Amino acid sequence: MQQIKWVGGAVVGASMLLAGSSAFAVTIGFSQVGDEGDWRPAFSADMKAEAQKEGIDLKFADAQGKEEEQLKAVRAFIAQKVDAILIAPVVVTGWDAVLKEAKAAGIPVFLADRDVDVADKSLYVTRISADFNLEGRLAGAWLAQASKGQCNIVEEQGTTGSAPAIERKKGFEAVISNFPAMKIVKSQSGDFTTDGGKQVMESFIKATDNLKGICASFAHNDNMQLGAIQAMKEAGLKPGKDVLMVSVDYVPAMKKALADGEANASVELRSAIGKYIYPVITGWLKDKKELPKWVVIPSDLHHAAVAAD
Ligand code: GYE
Repeated sequence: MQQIKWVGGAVVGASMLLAGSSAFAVTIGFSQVGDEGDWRPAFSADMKAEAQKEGIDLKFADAQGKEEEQLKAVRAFIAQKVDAILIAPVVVTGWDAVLKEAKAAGIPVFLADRDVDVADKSLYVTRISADFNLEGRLAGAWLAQASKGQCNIVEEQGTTGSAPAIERKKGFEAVISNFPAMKIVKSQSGDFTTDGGKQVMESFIKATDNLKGICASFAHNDNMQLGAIQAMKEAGLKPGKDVLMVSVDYVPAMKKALADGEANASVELRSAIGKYIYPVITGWLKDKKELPKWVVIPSDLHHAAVAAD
């Protein structure tokens, strides 16, 4: 059974109240994907800092990119009888059994960032995340404008089977499908890593005779794009000039690449999102009021100026 411990008043005394605590002591088990790029560790650091600020006992488990590790972590959280389980799932599939176990144990599950694909949506309370499909559409719309609707694109996909790879691709394709002269000519997974993006771009460079006829690189995250930038520079190409570079996350290294003119646009994925996530969980633990299945965090597009016409 879930244990909710109200603190304050007679039990804890005035000091907690004076400290401005959220007056709600709660233990949350968080199964995090890993640290595949620059965005993820920033998100993890924020979740830890915010938990401390809010007096939340956070049990943090890093799955190193492996779903098996996440399943183990969730089962351990169930055994520890945490008050709530939070998962940022590596991939969308494979969650039914473990979520049923959590439900049977009376422990509510919340999703952060990535999504799951389960038939029974009552297996989790809600998902708090950005709209990855919108991110793909923003990237596609920016590129349609920058290329005047004429563009052969190479695409570096994120981790196969992950919600952001699926949704960003869908959103991007939905927009470019409105432009008959825009198409993805090469597409491969770089697993959301800098090295992966570099290798994928190296193979694109080989396959297309130094990106001949290619107008843009769309990467599902900045780290892959940063790897692609390296590969292009090593091949004597000018990323951001010869080829338009658009990606997602807007991490500090991408801000620099944009300022240096080596990249052109990035859709910001906010990483300081503990302040959105924890109140949803603690609020629900307090009142158990049904929530919409998705609490959406806004996304914004940032771009360096593109040569005027
Ligand atoms: O864009 C990427 C990270 O799940 C949406 O995961 C997130 C993605 C993010 O590795 O950089």
